[in-house]
Amino acid sequence: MPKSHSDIGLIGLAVMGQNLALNIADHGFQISVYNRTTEKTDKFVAENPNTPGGLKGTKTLEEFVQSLAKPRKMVILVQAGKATDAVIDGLVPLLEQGDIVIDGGNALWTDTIRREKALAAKGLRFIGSGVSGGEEGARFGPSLMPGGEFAAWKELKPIWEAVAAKVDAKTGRPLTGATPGKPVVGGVPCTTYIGENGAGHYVKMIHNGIEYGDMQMICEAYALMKGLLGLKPAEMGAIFSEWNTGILDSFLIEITADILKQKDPVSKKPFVDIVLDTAGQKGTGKWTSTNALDMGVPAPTIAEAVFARCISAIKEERVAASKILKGPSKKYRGSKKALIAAIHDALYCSKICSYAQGFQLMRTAQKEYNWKLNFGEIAQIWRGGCIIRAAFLQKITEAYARKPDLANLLLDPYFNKTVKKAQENWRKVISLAAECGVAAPTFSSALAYYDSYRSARLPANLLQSQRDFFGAHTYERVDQARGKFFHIDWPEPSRPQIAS
Ligand code: NBP
Repeated sequence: MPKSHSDIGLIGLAVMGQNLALNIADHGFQISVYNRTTEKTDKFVAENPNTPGGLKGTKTLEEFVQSLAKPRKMVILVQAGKATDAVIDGLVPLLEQGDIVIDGGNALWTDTIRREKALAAKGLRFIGSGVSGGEEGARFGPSLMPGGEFAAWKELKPIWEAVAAKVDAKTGRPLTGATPGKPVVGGVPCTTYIGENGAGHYVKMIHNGIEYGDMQMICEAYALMKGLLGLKPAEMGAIFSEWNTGILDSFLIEITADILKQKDPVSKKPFVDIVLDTAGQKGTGKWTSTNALDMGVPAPTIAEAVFARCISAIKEERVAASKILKGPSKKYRGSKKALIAAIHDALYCSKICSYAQGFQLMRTAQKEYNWKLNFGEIAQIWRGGCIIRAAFLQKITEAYARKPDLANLLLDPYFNKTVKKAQENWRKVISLAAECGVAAPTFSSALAYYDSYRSARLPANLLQSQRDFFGAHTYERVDQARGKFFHIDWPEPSRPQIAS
C-alpha cells in the first residue's frame, strides 16, 4: 500500500538519478521522482513497478513537491551548473521553511556555498553531497560526502546511511553482492557528515583529483611495462591481477587487469590496442589543480595527471611531432622480474605522494573555509563505493587515528617507512624511463615532490635573489628572524655592446 507522502524525492532521471532512486527504493523508502522531460519519468516508473519502497512518478514540480512528507527532502541529480540553478529556482517558490534540498551532482563547491547561503536566507536548508561510484555505485552503494547544515544532515542521515556502500567493520573491505531488490545488509556505511556548506562537494572534488592521479599512475606503470619490457596486454593484465592481491589492492587496479585481458569483439585483438589514445575529462581534476594554484598548495602530481590528459588530446599534433622529434635508442636489458617489482614500488610511492597532496589541499581549504574536516573519516568513507576505493585507504585512516593533526601523510611512520624501503626502486624506474624515453609525468613529479618536501634547503634562495635583483621584491636572511625583509642595491646587469 503506497504511503500518502513519499519519504524523499529525486529530480533528474538520467544515469545517476535513475540508479540512486532505485537504490533508495530498494531500502524500503518510498521515493517520488521528477524529470524535466516527462516521458523519461513515465518510462522509468513503468519499467520498475515492484521496488520494495515504491516509486511515485510526478509530472510537474508542484505535484512533486506536494507528494513529499514534511520536512520535505529532495535530491537533485541534474547536470551540474546552470541546470542545478534552474531546478533550484523552480523549486524555491514551492517549498516551506525547513525543507531540505540536496544537490547530489558534481557541483563546484563555491556554487554550493552560494546556494546554501541563498536558501538559508529563505529559511530553506541545503545539502551539497558528493556522490561517487558512477552508475554502479549509485545503484548498489555509492560513497556519499554530504556537507551543509548539521541538523539537516541528521534528517537525511537514515536514508544516506542506508543507501551508501558498506564496508566490513574489521577489514574495511567493501561488502559486495547487492542485486536489485536485495541490498547489502550490515557493515559500516561509506558516508559521514563532512562539514558546513560546500565541504562535501569540496571533498568530492579532491576525491576526483586523486582519481585522476591514480588513473594516470596506472597508465604510466602500463607504459613502462610496455615500453621497457615489451609486455603484451594479457601479460600485464596478469601482473595487475597479482598486484591487486597486495598493497595496491583497489578498484582501479582490478578493472585495469580486466581491461588488459579483454579482447576487442570486432577485431579479436587486445581491446586496449584498438582504443584511440586520447582521454577526455569533465573538469573536476582541473578544478582541483586550479584550487591548488589559488591556495598555493603544491599538488603537482594531480596537475600532471590533468596535463597528461591534455597532451593525450592533441593526437594529430603528437603524430606529426613523432616524425620529427627523436628520443634515445637505449633499451632495458636487465631482469624482467626486478623491473616489474620496481614499477610496482614506483606506483605505490607515487600514489602515496598524490594522496599526500590531496590531503594537504583539504587541510588548507578547511582553514580557508572554517571547516572541521575529519581526515581519517574521509579516508574511511572512500573505502567502498567510490572509484578510488582501495585497501590503502585503511592505512590513511590509521595514520590520522595516530595523529589527527598530521602535517603530511609522508610524515606518518607507516608511509615514511614504506617510501624509505621502496624509494631505490622508485628512483631506478624514473631514471630508466628518462634514459629510455618513456614519459612518466606523475611518477616523476611525485618523486620531485618527495625530494622537495624533504629538503630543508631548496634553491629558492637563488630565485628570491633574482626577484630582488630585477624587481626589488626583497629577501629574508638565514641569519635573521623570519618576517624581516631586506633589499640590496644591485649592479646594473651587464649588457652586450651594440656595434655602432
Ligand atoms: P547529466 O549530467 O547528463 O544530466 C542529465 C539530467 O539533467 C537529465 O535528467 C536532464 O533532464 C537534466 N537537466 C538538464 Br541537462 N538541464 C536541466 C534543466 N535546465 N532543468 C531540469 N533538468 C535539467 O546526468 P548524470 O550523468 O546522471 O549526472 C547527474 C549529476 O551527477 C551530474 O551533476 C554529474 O556531474 C553527477 N555525477 C555523475 C556521475 C556519472 O558517472 N555520470 C558520477 C558522479 C556524479 P532531461 O531528461 O529533461 O534532459
